[in-house]
Amino acid sequence: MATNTFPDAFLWGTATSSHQIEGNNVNNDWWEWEQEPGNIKNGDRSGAACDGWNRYAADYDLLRDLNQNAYRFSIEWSRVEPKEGQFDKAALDRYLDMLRQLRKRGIEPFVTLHHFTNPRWLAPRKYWVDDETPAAFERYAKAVVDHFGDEGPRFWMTFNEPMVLITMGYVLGQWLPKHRNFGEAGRVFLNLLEAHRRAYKVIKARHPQAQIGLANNMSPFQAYPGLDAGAAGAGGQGGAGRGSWLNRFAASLVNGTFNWPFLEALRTGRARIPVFGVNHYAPELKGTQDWVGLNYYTRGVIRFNPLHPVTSLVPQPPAPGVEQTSMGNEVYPAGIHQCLTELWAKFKPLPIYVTENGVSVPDDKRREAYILSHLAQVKRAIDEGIDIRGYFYWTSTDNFEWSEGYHQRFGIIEVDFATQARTVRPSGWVYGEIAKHNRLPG
Ligand code: GCO
Repeated sequence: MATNTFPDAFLWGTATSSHQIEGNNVNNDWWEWEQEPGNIKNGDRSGAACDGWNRYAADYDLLRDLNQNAYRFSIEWSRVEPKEGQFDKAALDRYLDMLRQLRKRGIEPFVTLHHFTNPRWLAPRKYWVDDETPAAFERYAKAVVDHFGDEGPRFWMTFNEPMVLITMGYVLGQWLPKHRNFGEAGRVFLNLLEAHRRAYKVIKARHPQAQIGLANNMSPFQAYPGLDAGAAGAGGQGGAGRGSWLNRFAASLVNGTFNWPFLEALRTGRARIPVFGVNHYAPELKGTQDWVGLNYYTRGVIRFNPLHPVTSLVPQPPAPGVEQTSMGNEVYPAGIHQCLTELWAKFKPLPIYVTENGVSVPDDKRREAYILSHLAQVKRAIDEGIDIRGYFYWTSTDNFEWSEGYHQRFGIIEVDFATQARTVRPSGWVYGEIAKHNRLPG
């Protein structure tokens, strides 16, 4: 019988990334990019961020107060290796201390090796376009693994949202390096996969028990307008997504391009993205994933415009009357259930962790509702037999939201950036109670 209780040992956490919280990551590509006017909304810069580099222990105290038993954070490559081949022992020590401080509080660390930012010394090599970059990443991963020694985390992610990195940088050209070049996108795809494989081997060689995955962003993509308009209010962005054949074709193209290629390559060894002209068989990629990480925020409704073939593959804004977030996304809880179901169908028996799910909204009541409605869908998937072992809300403290700057507020902990004061929001206490009792209210 279905109850509100989650499986034993379910992990309740929040997720963060180095550049978004630490502050003063002066040696990475984003830092430089932020200095150029026009790249970040309102001229914001990451600056001191939430000063996570210095305040982590106090922040972990808050997470303990919220009954968290897991926490996802990333290691900043440009801190560990600020100059090519020169590793900063003090930085590595601090990351090791983060692991210790978390464990002391009964919080299981999930560590990401790469969350969007790159050391600036990779610029002359065009970052991930260069075929030498995977070897550089392997050397960095090895430095981290060696430094942590026996204290290394059990759970690792090599990359965060590799397809978002490619899309923003090389397809839409909105982030560094601001290129629109499918040939480069294809190279980056293959190099990220190769870097993943190398890091996987390095970690496993030292820690055979380690559990390694990556955080894969997914949205169900559906065709505009969709027939069952009633399901989601005005505008016809209903659930089934049975728009014109052209929109259906475009939606399936977007789905095949953005949701699956990384995960499929790690399962089958086939690295394939037809629109980038990539179809490569690398059997050594096979099996280099121990669990599946899902980042879920919203769905995407696709309306193809032959006059603007690339940009029309970007999802439509939500229809009027549909609840939307400050990021302009539709609130669509059923989508997380759909993603979990599709992931399980393809990758079972690998367990799934929801490595990110969250919302930026002006009214914290709506954050609470978002958390509850999405967790109810996660629970439904568990009840249907899907092996889901943890959920990470994005994010703990408000932080630097990339090109959106500081006005987006995702945190269950409010940050006053003038004073660095933290205040747990009511939604945070609600999430803390869920974690404490391992069950949804009601
Ligand atoms: C991403 C990242 C996070 C974001 C979060 C909110 O998805 O882009 O993993 O760094 O801050 O998703 O947009």
